[in-house]
Amino acid sequence: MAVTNRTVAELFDETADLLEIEGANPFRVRAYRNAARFLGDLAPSVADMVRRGEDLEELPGIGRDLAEKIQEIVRTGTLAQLEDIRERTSPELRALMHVAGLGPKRVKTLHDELGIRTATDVREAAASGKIQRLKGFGVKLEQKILQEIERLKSRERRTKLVEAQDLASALTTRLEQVFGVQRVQVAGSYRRRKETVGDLDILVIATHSADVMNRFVGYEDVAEVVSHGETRSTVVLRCGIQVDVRTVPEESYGAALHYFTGSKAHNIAVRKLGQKKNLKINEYGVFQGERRIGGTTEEDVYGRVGLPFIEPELREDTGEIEAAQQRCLPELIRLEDLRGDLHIHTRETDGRHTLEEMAEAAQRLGYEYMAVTEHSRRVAVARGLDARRLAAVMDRIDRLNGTLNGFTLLKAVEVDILEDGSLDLPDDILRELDLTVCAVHYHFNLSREKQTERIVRAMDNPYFRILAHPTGRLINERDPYDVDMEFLLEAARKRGCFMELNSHPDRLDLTDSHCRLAKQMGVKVAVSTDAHSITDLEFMRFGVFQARRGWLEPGDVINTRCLAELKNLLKRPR
Ligand code: DGT
Ligand code: CA
Ligand code: CA
Repeated sequence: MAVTNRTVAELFDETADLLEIEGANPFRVRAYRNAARFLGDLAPSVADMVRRGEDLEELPGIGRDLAEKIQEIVRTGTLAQLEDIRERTSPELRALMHVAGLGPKRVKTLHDELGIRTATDVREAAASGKIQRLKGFGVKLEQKILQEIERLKSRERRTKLVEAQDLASALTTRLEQVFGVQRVQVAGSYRRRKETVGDLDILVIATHSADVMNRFVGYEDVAEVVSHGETRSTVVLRCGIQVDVRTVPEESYGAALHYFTGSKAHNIAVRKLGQKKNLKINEYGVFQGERRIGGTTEEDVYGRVGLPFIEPELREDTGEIEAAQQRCLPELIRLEDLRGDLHIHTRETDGRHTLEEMAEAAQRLGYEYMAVTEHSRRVAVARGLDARRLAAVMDRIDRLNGTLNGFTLLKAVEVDILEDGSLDLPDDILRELDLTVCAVHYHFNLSREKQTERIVRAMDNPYFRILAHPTGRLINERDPYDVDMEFLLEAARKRGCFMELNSHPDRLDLTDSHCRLAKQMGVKVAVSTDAHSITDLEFMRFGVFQARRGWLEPGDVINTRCLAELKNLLKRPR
């Protein structure tokens, strides 16, 4: 891969910055900076010049030392000296350098005068007015630095999978239209279906790589082109997410897909297995010595190290390699396995559609059943039901069921768990229902002990069936309440209760590791959508992704059962 002038310039710039932070000789710093500026504007490619054996010292501002550095970058893609300085300086300081208004000189001052190393240090120092008093700073600059740090922080935020999916599919469609493109695949944490993704990693097989890159960096949603190369480019989209696109040769596709799907820990584990067989595995293929012996497909990569294919959702190096070696990988649940939804709302409380509309939509999805779970009275903002209104809803369900064929609405409620652990509706109405989903909506701030006790007490109610959104978290918005999940799972197991995996993409509550823990502890899970509209019913796929990441199989999930079996499960053991 040819090194561009821009790459050389960037490496020189970074070297200059880091040297400056270290307080190196200013002439040396300036030499790198000038060379970077000059190379950034230079039309002929220095890589070509090196290849043709031309004398780089002829270029203005390039002496013997810098000429050798350029040759090194062209040969190796990097600079050993820079790698050394990178190791010496803290990555936090480097990041600070890129905060608008800072730069190496000021970062050095902050570090030398106030001992600042991180963005948090900056925020604290600014809050106590220490920064404005430094020479060369002032009140205005302090304000600006603070704002910039907040802005960068919000950009650091990971993007919810549902949002990433919209962005990825728009981009994928765009790239697929480029002439010569055979395949576009999103890899990375996105393909592993993590609940949030840091950035998007897209692989493309194409005959005309440069065209793919041009189309990509020219995409209308691009806010900033971070790098633009022949086979690899990076941009930041307007919404703040970064996207990497790489073109890969067809024969390397499996190896590249495997590498860029990750996780990094999984890759390292697979590579180690390769080393034991004297194989080198990287993003270009599987190699024996210098000879490529495989890597066209992922199956091939795994096969070379004696493993069966491992589903992307499992690739976290949390036991999947060992399970694959022992041929006991889970048969992960699929969307088609689900026979119904056990948590939905209608217009009776805070849903958008009527009972009839929701029932029709559920049938269109091919479901056998759906539990109607309106809010209870305590949740007044959602016009929660009291016993009388709930009874009326139950009558309507009975009547509607009378007209339906091969589909059954289950009579249920989303009953609030009150602060003392009692349920928000009297037992004599709960008794009439097919099931209850029980949830905490208020008093998130109880101590861990109290919160856990509250929920366990609720489970003591004989009509408690499913704990809905068990931690209450909203991704990127609200932390989970503090609760001892292991204790809750044990309590649920003893009482024959179930845990919900709420599929709403803002919730995904249980988490993947909670799902796995539930399975290990013998607690079955209900994968439900909490739909407030017809389209929300399709959130089920996000729940399935999360369930798969939690190693769940169809047998671990109660709503994969047919209606009769489900009803049996819902009967609480006395
Ligand atoms: P993210 O973006 O933070 O949600 O997580 P990923 O997993 O998408 O990570 P990312 O985008 O940094 O890199 C994509 C994949 O590339 C990652 O899953 C594995 C692979 N990868 C990245 N860096 C390394 C590395 O240093 N070694 C190995 N073996 N693989 C790496
Ligand atoms: Ca990524
Ligand atoms: Ca990436």
